[in-house]
Amino acid sequence: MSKPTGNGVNDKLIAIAKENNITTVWDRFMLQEPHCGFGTLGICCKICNLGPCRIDPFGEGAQVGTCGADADTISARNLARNTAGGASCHSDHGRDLALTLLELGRGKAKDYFIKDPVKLRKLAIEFGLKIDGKDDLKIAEELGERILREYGQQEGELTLIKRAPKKQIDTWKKMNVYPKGIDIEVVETMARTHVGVDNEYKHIIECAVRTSLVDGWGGSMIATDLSDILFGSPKPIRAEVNLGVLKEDEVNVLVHGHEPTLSDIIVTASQDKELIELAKTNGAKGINLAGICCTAAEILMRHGLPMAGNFLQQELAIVTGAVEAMVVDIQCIMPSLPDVAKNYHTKLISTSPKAKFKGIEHIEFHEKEALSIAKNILRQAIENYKNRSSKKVNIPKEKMTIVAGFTMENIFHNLGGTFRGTYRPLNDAIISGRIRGVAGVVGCDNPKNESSMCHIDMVKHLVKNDVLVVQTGCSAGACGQAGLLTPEAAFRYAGDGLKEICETVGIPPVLHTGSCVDNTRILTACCEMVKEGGIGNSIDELPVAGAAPEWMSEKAIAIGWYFVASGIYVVLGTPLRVLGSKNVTNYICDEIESTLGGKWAFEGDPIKAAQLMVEHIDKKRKALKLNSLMYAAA
Ligand code: NFS
Repeated sequence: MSKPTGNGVNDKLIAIAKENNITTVWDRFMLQEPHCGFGTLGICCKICNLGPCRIDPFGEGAQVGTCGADADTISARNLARNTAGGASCHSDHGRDLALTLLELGRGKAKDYFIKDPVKLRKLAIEFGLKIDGKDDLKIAEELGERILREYGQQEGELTLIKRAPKKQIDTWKKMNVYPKGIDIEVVETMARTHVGVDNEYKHIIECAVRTSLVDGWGGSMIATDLSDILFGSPKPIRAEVNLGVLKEDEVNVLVHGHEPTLSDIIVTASQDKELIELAKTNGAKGINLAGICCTAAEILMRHGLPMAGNFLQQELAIVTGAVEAMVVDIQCIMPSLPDVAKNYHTKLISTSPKAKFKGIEHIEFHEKEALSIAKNILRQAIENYKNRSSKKVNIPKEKMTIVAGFTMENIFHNLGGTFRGTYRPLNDAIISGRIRGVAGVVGCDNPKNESSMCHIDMVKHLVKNDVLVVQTGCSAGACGQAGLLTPEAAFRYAGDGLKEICETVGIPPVLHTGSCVDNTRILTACCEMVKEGGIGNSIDELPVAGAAPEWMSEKAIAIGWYFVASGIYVVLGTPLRVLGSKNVTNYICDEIESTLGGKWAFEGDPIKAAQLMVEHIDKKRKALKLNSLMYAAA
């Protein structure tokens, strides 16, 4: 039996699942408890067939594996491989978008358009292309080719990493972690962590750092910029979140996964008059398109479409009995979905050539035929509406309004007034002590925690202490469901200084900046804060901090690493699996700060974790000799 999750909507649907003998992630989680101690501590090695080996954490049994690798080597290797896994996922996502851009430029992706031509041109110039006299398509083709070359390049440097402040770049070069290309670093990390190659833990951690940099300042940053070019740069927009966005009398279609190439085209298809008519002739009032996971963030930021749920809610969405189709592509999709769906009429459709699932129908998606494939998928969903059993429908009432769509470019059009796109007002608010600092709270949700509550409690504590919060992904979804992403939330939750700023500019105290690849918007915002001046000459000097209170995926490890590598203090709700090595733990949670400027911390209590972030921000304020806070802290 699973314990209550701390989230009323989830608890109600879990109870319904139980009545129907449907197991969910919480049940499976309980069956895994207690988790393997060796795995949790990171001292189990499965890399070669001398083992699997494990180190006795109590110092009595084996202290080295069969090959002689000790706890330091084993946990560092595991961590580096996890980082490579996360970085490869994000970078592959960026690669797919570059391929879409290339196809579009070559006239082979007729259903896509350049939605932000200004950004296209800016990015092309940044990549060193000559754009004079060239039309958008030509530039798209050349930029696509140029970016793809950066994936395969064997020497040189990444283009977008040059956005980082000089001190960060100098640090990376000095530490020998400055990446040469995107793919090469992931491959090299895999090679160096093979049995008997790189065995010195600090040297292995360099691989993790370098690989994470190709994620944050490479693949993910490319994904964000190309998504803006292809699907439009977001602007602040109102939308709704939580499972209550599903509609009793419409065809509910959920897009779940990560790549906007598919979801964005489904948005277009869902507005097709013929399909809406077809929905009506099938007895529905229309087509209700909503998202799950990061794909939700993509269509929410750009179209104001609702986010039905987070990672943990994907099965529960089906348990509402009201979903005609769930369309999945890649990442964060539970293989358990078919087991849940077989109890309902919900049709599951996988679409990515890279991801198939046992028991899920596969309709492969290609850019060349994008719109017609999207329409075909929607048609199947509409035709499935008649199979919905009203007896099984349990749509929760809960839904919440949020404002999303903040980007590095537009956040401070808001803070600076419509006419001034500058970070001056933010920096001034920090200098004057109205805003204490900025925190990024991001990442997954995890049944190890009361679902979503760690995000919510942490963010409430931060805004109460005048810390402006920026969010992405499932974390933003969680706080959105709790009502923290509206301008009105400032009156309820923010400290007096932050409240004053939010009131003046009309922004929420918690800013939704997109999907997980869009964590790079936080990196570029940090660069802008440095450039604007007055609150530090490099990212590590800024009064900022980061957290992933309920992290679970390897992508979250890669994200955390690139923030740490960029000089930011990052707190995780559950530890990285390194505690079996005192040396590795000490190195990444303490010593590494003296070189990178950032470090990791692990704290399970979200309020205590938020307090650690506040203390870190205060330490940075003190070093910068900034004013004391304008209003007494809450
Ligand atoms: Ni990111 Fe985690 Fe997944 Fe998105 Fe959600 S679980 S690391 S927030 S959907 S990637």
